[in-house]
Amino acid sequence: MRWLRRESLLCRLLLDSRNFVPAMPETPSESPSNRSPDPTFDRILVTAALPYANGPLHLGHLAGAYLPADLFCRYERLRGEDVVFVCGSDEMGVAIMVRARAEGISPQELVDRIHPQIEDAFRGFGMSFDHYGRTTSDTHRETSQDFFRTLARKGVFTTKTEKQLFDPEAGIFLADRFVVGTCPKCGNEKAYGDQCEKCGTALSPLELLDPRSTLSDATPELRETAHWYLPLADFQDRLTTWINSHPEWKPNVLGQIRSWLNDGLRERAITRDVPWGVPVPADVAREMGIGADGKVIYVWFDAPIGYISATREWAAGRGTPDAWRDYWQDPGSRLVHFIGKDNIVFHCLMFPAMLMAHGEYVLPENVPANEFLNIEGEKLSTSRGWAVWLHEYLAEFEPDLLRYALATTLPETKDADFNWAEFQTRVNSELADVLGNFVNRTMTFATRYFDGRVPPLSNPSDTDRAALAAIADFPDRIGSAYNTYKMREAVFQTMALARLGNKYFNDTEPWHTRRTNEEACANTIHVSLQICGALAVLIDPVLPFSAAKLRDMLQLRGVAPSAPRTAAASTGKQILWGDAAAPLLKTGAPLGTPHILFTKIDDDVIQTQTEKLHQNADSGAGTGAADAAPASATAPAPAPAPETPHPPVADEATFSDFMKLDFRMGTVLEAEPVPKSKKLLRMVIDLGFEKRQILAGVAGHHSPEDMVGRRVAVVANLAPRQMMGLESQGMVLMAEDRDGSLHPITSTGENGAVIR
Ligand code: B3M
Ligand code: ZN
Repeated sequence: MRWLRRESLLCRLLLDSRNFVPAMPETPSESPSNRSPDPTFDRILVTAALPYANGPLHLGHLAGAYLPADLFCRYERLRGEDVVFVCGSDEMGVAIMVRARAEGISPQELVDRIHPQIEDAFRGFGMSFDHYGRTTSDTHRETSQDFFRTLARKGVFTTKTEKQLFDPEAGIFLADRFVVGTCPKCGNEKAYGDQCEKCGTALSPLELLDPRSTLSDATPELRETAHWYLPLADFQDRLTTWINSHPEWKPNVLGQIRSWLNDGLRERAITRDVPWGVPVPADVAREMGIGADGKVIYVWFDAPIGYISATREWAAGRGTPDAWRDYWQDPGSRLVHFIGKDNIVFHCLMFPAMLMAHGEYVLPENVPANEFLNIEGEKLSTSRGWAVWLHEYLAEFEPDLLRYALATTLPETKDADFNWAEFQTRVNSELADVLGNFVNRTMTFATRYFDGRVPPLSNPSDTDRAALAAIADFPDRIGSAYNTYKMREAVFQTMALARLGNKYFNDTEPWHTRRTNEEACANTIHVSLQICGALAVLIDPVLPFSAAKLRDMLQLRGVAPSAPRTAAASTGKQILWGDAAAPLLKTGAPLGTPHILFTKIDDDVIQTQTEKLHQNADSGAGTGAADAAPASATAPAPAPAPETPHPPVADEATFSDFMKLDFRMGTVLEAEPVPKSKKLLRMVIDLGFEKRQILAGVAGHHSPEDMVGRRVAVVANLAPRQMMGLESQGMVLMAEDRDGSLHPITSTGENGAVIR
């Protein structure tokens, strides 16, 4: 933590001290409960990039900024930190105008339709924003105009009149995406007025060769117009010093920034002649002798200010209108921007330059930008329809499943790939088989054999003690990964605790000790429940919905909420993240009803999703190869074989799947028909350590006399089942021919011998 303190001091020195609120005195505050657990900062302000309200959200959005931001916020809140998490819809700018024109509606109509859809998808995935705003709000107009005004009056901007491209048919200046032409660098004929997407070069409309209006296809004319510019070169030295003070930032972020800095920063126009955006304040325009008519603030100037507007709206909403200042203007605030890599330059250079120029704001402590997420090995493309839409996902699956699958695959250091088959594996082999299974077997045992209460821990074995001791490391291990923005590592460590639980359960074999050593069995269930209790806190950032269900099952009350609550929070002592290091459940405490936490996903469900992805994709250029794959995958099966085929081999089982089953040798002591059943025989089988009553559907193949005395293989840990009013305590294994005849599987091993 030491570097954090150094960093924040450096940031403070870099800011204009005359305009700065003095640092908080370092004496303890009067109310210890108000103090942040992190001594370096008093509070945390988290922002996630404002999505353009020009279309629905997809998986790439979630993986780039929102999921990591939410994991971080939920963790920090559980830790007891004072966190404010803001976001909102980016509703200004040419991207919105282009979409609205394509639909033949006004920009306002478009954003009014899209904003609630985006908000719904975020809510569905449990994004724990304290406030989700929109940049068409009055607060945002005032906040961004004030900011613009302050910088203008401080003499930060330059203005100049230049010739720019004008569409004579549409009657509009052609900024950004309103103009396409040939890239002077790479010859791409579809380069935009602000960037060539093929070679990545940042362009201005005048640099394009053969420019054309995307509105009317007209060849633009040159017309004079005046604009405001932010001379980023003036900030080059201060930005360089500041960036150099953050060697701990992610290498992918630092690499991009350094390359911009090496190229030398240039001025950027921060106003536009378009009819949609935050108007340039008229008073400022008058003062500078420029007509403000029809001029709006460039979207990349106003959008980051949207974070400030959202924080103001949050503060006003809770009746403390000035509270936003603590998060933006007090040096004890830790500001973190979560974004995708395409927004790095704006968050690490342009917005910090604006904040420095203003003088009253903190600078970001980190900008943990993610790389891109590909889908099934191909670049995500909304125009091609190669995307998984969040609202479509939510219509079919639980949010936690995707939160988990994505969190394990986040593009933290390089581009990553999402594919449905891996999603299925994550859900089935990790959530269901490891976490869900551990919770389920623990809860089932506790309910069935310990009266639905936490059994006592008495004379614990070394294994019991070791398991309890191991829990203690996890809060720190997982937490320090979250705190340093290593979300994948944090989630991996979280699942490691569930794996530990499963292994402990297997090693202590409560299904045996239940009959042989009741105290040992109680200890296993006690310790396993304590692991479940720790999990009920520690899985919360990544699996908030499942964590709530698990806490219900365990009747674990008082865990600090990881998301903002509208109702007044409870005043009692709360269970915080670090408390998960020690046992959370009391001996004798009643438990709730066990429920399955995660249901496995079948192959056909996954196949449907893969097919849908391919169907959604355009049949246009370049997609032929991709579309061919599912077509061949669904080709008709070859003609049936002349004789009855062997049944297909079942789905692959992992070694741990196999190890879950306990096969034993036994001897049939008794066998008799089950009344009213044609198929069943009731047998008593000697397993060496105990005798079992097992019902088997072999009556049509073997007489009772035929079975008595036979050596048979038995599944010994199958949950007991009721059949024809009798309990069957296991299963006798038989080899089944294709004609249906059954043959016992036998061996010379002793009764109770383990088969593996
Ligand atoms: N709306 C661009 C984007 O969605 C932009 C982000 C603004 S963050 C202040 O990629
Ligand atoms: Zn190019």
